[in-house]
Amino acid sequence: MATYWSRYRSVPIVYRIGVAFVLGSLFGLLVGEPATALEPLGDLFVDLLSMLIIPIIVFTLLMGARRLSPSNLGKIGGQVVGLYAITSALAVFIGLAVSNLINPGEGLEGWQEAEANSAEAPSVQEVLLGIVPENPFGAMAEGDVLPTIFFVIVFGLALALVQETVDSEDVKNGVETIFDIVEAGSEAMFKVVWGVMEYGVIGVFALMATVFGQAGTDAIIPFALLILTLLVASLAHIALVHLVGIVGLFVGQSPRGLLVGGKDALITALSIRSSSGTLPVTMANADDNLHIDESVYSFSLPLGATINMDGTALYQGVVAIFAANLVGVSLTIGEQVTVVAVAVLASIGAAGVPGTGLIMLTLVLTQLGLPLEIVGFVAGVDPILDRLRTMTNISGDLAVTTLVAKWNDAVDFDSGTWVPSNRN
Ligand code: DAS
Repeated sequence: MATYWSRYRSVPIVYRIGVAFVLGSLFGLLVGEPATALEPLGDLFVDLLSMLIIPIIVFTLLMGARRLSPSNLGKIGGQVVGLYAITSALAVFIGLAVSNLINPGEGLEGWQEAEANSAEAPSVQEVLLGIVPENPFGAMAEGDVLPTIFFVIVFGLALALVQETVDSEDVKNGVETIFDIVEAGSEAMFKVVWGVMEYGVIGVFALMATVFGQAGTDAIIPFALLILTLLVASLAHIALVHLVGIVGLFVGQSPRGLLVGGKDALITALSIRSSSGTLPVTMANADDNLHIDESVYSFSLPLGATINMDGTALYQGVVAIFAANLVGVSLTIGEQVTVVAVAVLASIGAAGVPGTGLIMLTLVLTQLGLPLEIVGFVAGVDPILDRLRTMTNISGDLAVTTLVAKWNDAVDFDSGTWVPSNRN
């Protein structure tokens, strides 16, 4: 028995969830309506995910804010972070636009009611004003995601600033202690996350059995469309923003130079689904192929691996529309701006590891009052979706790094894959 259990645990959790997704779907198709008896097991998974939302925001974003502290950043840092935020926001818009065109999730309307967060959808002005909490602890207690994210980032930056500007050693040590506690808390929270994902094998099986038990084969197309939408949106973002926009227009070089120069990193990202894990390859490509100076990439790429997630941000836009279609509502402009704000701000705290986008999705869906069951649904195809997200994340890191390097005369365009003869 112990060997079976150890063999079971040796399979990465996301593959086990993928198998549960398929088996749960088949079970629902075979058994039909009676399969919905498993729904409470799926609801438990959703409740466990909900439990994580505020603690994940507090712990990961405080650490993320520390990395963004003004003195850490400097001139190059300011350029890098500014471009990272712009490209991530553009990514969400592209995700929303492509998703509004393809409309994944249509055909499954009405299987779930939206737990409306507010009597009616907020306007753009209400969303932007709503980012600032009247009572930050009340926002946390209410599970109000966007105001909580805003306060935690501001507080994290303030802590970093205090540590850098006050003379008192006690205060400096006090801030260090807070960050140490937060770092330990962040590690502990991710232990809880993966514990919840262990249960997710049962939860996703139950969720898929329920939706296919209710909807039958009608549920197949919406999921296929979801994968197609993310693929189209990711490739559109890489082509339009990273290659044509940044490298072609602003850097003034052939986009092919970046694609060939960064191909090892892009392929690695597709394979291991981790920006942090790909980082050594990304840095090697920046140095050996793109001939970018270490003074730039040694700062921009590690920072990009954690806070710059164009693919992850784009994914939030795609799934937000998918989720809205599943519950038969359409997102107002104000709600779509909410998706942009949550996705860009939350990516500051997101770690470049497999499944980050899935965890961030709980923040976006909660803020929009859309059912968290969607997380269980997309978890089953996450091994595919995460690869596309991570490749797009890495592509964005390299494109922005190239532009910042150009601005600071820290790249040699007369060598490496920028020269046609060197592009194999
Ligand atoms: N796998 C994450 C990364 O490493 C991306 C994601 O999950 O969205 O960038």
